[in-house]
Amino acid sequence: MPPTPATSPETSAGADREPPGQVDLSAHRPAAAELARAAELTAGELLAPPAPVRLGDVVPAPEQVRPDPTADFTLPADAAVRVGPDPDAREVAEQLAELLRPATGYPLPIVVEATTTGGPLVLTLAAATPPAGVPRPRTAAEDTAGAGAAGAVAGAAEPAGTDGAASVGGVAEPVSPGGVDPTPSAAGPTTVGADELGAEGYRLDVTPTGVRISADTATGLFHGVQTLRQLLPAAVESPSPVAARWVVPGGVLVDRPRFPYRGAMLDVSRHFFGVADVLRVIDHLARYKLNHLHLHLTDDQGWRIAVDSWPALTTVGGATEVGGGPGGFYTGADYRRIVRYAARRHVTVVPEIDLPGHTNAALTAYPELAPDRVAPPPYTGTEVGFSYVDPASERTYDFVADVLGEVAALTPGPWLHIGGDEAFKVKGAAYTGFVERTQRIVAGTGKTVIGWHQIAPAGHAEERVLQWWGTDGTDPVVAEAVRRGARLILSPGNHAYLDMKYAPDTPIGHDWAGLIDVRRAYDWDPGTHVAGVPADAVLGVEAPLWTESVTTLAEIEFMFLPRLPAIAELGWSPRSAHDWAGFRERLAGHGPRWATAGIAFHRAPEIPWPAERDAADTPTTATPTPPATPTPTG
Ligand code: TNX
Repeated sequence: MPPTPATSPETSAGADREPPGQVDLSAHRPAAAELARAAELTAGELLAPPAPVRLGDVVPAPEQVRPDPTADFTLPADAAVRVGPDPDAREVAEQLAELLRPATGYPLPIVVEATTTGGPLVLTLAAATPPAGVPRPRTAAEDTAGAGAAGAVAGAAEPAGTDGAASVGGVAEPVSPGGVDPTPSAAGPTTVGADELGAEGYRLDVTPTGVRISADTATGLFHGVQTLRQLLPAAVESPSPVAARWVVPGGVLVDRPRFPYRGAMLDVSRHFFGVADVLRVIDHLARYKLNHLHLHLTDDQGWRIAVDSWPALTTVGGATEVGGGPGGFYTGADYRRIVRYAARRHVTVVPEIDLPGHTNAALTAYPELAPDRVAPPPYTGTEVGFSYVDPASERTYDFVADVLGEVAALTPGPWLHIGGDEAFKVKGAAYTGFVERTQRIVAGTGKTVIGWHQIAPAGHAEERVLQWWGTDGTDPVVAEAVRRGARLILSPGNHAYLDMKYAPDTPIGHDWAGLIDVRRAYDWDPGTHVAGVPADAVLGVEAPLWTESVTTLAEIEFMFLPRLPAIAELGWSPRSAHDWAGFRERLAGHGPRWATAGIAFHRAPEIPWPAERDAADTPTTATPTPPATPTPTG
């Protein structure tokens, strides 16, 4: 985003006071000292223009921001990344260097020190002395109470100099809760101590001599690195060296998430996407501090994960997709590669095996699972709800146990998603009985079960999680399941379904849940969205991308961006930071970043993207063409 030119309030106020035709020049004649001072300021600005990004320009909005315009930092060519000996922290240091090397062309060696001191780039685990009198961390429920709750965090105003932040550059400027108002008069001082950053929080200090990221965990450091990336000029996204001043805006930022689960889903069944595409999607998640990738691995149109004990699932069931393309599947090694790549980016993979419906591909491979024991033809259309594995057959439960056992063994994360949606032909007790037995099988693998919210009527299983995809925010059966102990992931179809079109003329996508422009993706509150579900039962948010009409990586990106950052902000930022006007301004600055990185996105008209000239010298983004006619066949 271009810097706003500085204007002098005195000058404009003075001009306003002059009656037309009666200008008294003597009143405006500046003293020699003033002239000298102005010249000095101008020269200073020429030498060191302000940082092009402001400290509060981060998506998702950080919890607390205290800008210090006198403390901007410029990365020198001989900078090293300093880090302590913890291997996970060293990994994050290496990732920071990997992020910065292509565009800067700087060598950025990693220096491992027993105790990190100072320097241009420092990552510290379990840092800084905890300040006295810090308040307890805010809960999601308090967040939902709105700005008042944030006020409780930021409002324990201590005199400048008593908290950790006050040491930065000796400047004692207030903090802006939610990071949406970086003006230095918004609120009290930083009050989250380094000992309260939790599993994912971090603190970022920018002074004229360097940037320090502190956290309790490597995950926190990693999130801090993503923030630092956004604070550098957009050119940092360039894959090749760019001559630029690598300025970071000065100040302090303290940040941690509102909800622990923040994710996106990619449907790799309706259209198959290879490993490289999935890895790139993981990169997009990591940028916005999303920490879960849900892979919808099986559906009517294709089975995408190899299961050794049932090999035809992929050799037969993986060979189709919507529209009749060749499909494909992940070998165990492919899947492990995805999981490893995600783990390095602090993203947990959530595998979904959709049961008992959405199973046509499995039935083509193993007709013994079908209620009539007859193999159906492969399915390449886009209807739902017609297929199911036989809930009355013991062979079905052998299959479920084998598949879930193998997938669990390949998956380091704690979750197994069993689908459960749209099994229209398995009703009542047959359905709940199937789900309950499957929940027990999942428990036997040591994982925690997630299912679409249709599994609500089944009996409770310890820790179970329902994924809400409704469109009206009301479902007494879900509310009752929550009372029995279920937690909820929020994916409301009319806000978070990224396969919905932005506008009537969006070339791909659905509209059954309505059109979802960026504002609609942004303007809802996961903490209060479903009637009868309190904020503390909400595990987090997820943005699903179903791919009936999505066929390429560019199309995935086009549907994700710019809506994915909106969902990410709902999952990460305190409710008090929720502000559409501020969000669209902050988001606008990401257009040039995506363009520079060669990432496709939708130039949504509601976002004030910088003028084309600001994005000059960057690759143009791909706009998807309409998909290769997926023919709904019924
Ligand atoms: C509903 S939402 C589905 C999917 C479709 C999607 C299309 C849910 C759990 N099931 O099978 O792909 O709509 O928007």
